[in-house]
Amino acid sequence: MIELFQKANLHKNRPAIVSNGNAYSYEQLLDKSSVVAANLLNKSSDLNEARIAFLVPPSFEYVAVQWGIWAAGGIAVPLCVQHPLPAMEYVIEDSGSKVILVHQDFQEVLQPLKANPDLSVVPLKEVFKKGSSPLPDIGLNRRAMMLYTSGTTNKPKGVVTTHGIIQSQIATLVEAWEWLKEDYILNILPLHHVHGIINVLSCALWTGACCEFHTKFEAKEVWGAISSGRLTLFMAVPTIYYKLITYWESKNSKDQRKMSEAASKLRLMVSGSAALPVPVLNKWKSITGHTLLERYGMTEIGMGLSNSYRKERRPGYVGLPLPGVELRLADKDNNPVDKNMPGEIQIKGPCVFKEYWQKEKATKKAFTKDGWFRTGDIAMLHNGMYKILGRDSVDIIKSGGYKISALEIEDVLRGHEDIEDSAVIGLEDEEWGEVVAACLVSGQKTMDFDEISKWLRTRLPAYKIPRKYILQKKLPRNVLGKVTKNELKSLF
Ligand code: MCA
Ligand code: AMP
Repeated sequence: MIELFQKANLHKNRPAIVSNGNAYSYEQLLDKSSVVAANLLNKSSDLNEARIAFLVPPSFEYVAVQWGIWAAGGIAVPLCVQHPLPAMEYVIEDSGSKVILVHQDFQEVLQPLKANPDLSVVPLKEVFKKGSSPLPDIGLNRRAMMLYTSGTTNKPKGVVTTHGIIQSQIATLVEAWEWLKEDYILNILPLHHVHGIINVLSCALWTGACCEFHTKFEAKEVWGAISSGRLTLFMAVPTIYYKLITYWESKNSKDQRKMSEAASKLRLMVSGSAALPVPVLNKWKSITGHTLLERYGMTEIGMGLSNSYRKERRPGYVGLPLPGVELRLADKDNNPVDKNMPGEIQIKGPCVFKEYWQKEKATKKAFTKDGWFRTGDIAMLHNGMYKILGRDSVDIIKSGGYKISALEIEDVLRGHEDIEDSAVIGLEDEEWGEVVAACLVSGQKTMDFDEISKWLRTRLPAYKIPRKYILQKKLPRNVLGKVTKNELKSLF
């Protein structure tokens, strides 16, 4: 049996999930996921790694579906509830998912897919119908999940992890951050990325703790949960801490005191997915007394580095490799750099993903000849701790904790009838880390940028829409014809 389920069996009567105001025990979760598995199996003995896509907001139902797919031997492919249809179609097609489980609130979005005879779009109520079935034995090497992440190629790639990899990603965090069954965590993160799925949800369920879902981040609701005293842990991206600070600042001093006192009682608050600006760390400390624990991760590796739970948390640094993670800094030729010199973070260990789905070449390119995964992030070891210095590609943007490929947006922009060429960059921003900005080349003398954004919104999720535009006669290029993106930044 999958170890996560074995562990859940030890906590049957404890609350596992709180969603939509209801609490669900581990027993209810195990029962519901067995029902989902039986309905998916539909009398067969094993899904044999069939990809099952699902469009379900963060909730008890989401977890029952994810566990049901795993129990039946399928690969879970979570779709992003904020994506417009073309972005979801890409994931469905690329992953080769033939079955898409859909929550009732999203049935309309997927309506056009029903015309496709190769796909079956199944409402959740169909897989929640009574049913039971013997379940297959699932080995650690079986593929379990596929998460889509952007890279230096224009289209997102499916990052495949096995049950063994997922277990190791969870176990290292449970150990490092000392998760307990008495813990209670709030999840306000999207559930198509590692941060929400592994660090928050799966770590909680591995230990018998409770995970409460809010379907969407709202600063007021998060402060409400913190103020209730029921949380012991909180994890978020830097943008969320920025927004929580802004909300706290909008309150009167009496309310601020109460909020601060409640927040100081949590046992741990973690930040990650993007660089935590030191001013945000300092402000959060002055409000709550917490030095945020900053860690570093990536969809392909889970978490790699972390500041210490018990010892030093150094502002502006990401700490040391987590248990089981092997890390080195390497130069462009993949040779380890000299002590205290900057280099690319390269990782080995049981937490590293298996492959990019059906992209053998890209998978091969992502590893060195001797098996190190190349993250593309540049860091240095300074006074015994790692500090992230940046990335080796200007084509990757991090905004609100989301990784965004500039090339993907450029590609979509070029599909607009009035746009001849485009270059997309990330501009530094206090709140979002970076904001997406686009330089357009057009035969038109002027352009309605709001109109362009509206057009893009039918093709890309909100976080990939440029917030700043400029119109140019041509793009700045070097002698080789490559767009000089650093020069472009100065034009904004
Ligand atoms: C939304 N808006 C933005 C952006 N996103 N503006 C600029 N830049 C952005 N990136 C605008 C919207 O268009 C809208 O404006 C307004 O902000 C509110 O939009 P909404 O969607 O409601 O935003 P939000 O809910 O406030 O979103 C902020 C957020 C979200 C909660 C920080 O971005 C988020 O959930 N980020 C977390 C992503 C994550 O989990 N990443 C982990 C992947 P208007 O109304 O004018 O249109 S990385 C990972 O997993 C690795 C392994 C790791 O290390 O963790
Ligand atoms: P993703 O591919 O969405 O999983 O994003 C992973 C990327 O987020 C990493 O390659 C880093 O560039 C960035 N990242 C994650 N955590 C941190 C951090 N603490 N500081 C700086 N960058 C981070």
